Amino acid sequence: MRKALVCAVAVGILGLVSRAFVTAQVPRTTFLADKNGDVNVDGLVDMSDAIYLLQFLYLGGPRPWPLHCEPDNALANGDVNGSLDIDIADPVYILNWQFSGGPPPVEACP
Ligand SMILES: [Ca+2]
Ligand SMILES: [Ca+2]
Repeated sequence: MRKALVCAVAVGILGLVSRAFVTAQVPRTTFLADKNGDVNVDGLVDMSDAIYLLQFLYLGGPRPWPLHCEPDNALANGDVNGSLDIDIADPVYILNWQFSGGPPPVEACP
């Protein structure tokens, strides 16, 4: 009897926790990037953004988060070389900027 009561309480707590987790998830459109290339919206443009772009391009990862000025600007977040497309050249561009003194990401928001 006592084990059944403990199990019922545990199941109830798990149900409440999982329901709270589901309702606490923020809609994807909530986050906007301030800088072109900050595709994971952590406030920095770094190697993690290059990896994020590679996952997006080749492993079915999520799309880059939009810039705060999208869709009014011509460049999408992640198009760091300003080619009007996101491709392998963009994560390479970020890595070149971070580690080899290449040019910084093109400013996308006026
Ligand atoms: Ca970032
Ligand atoms: Ca590009």
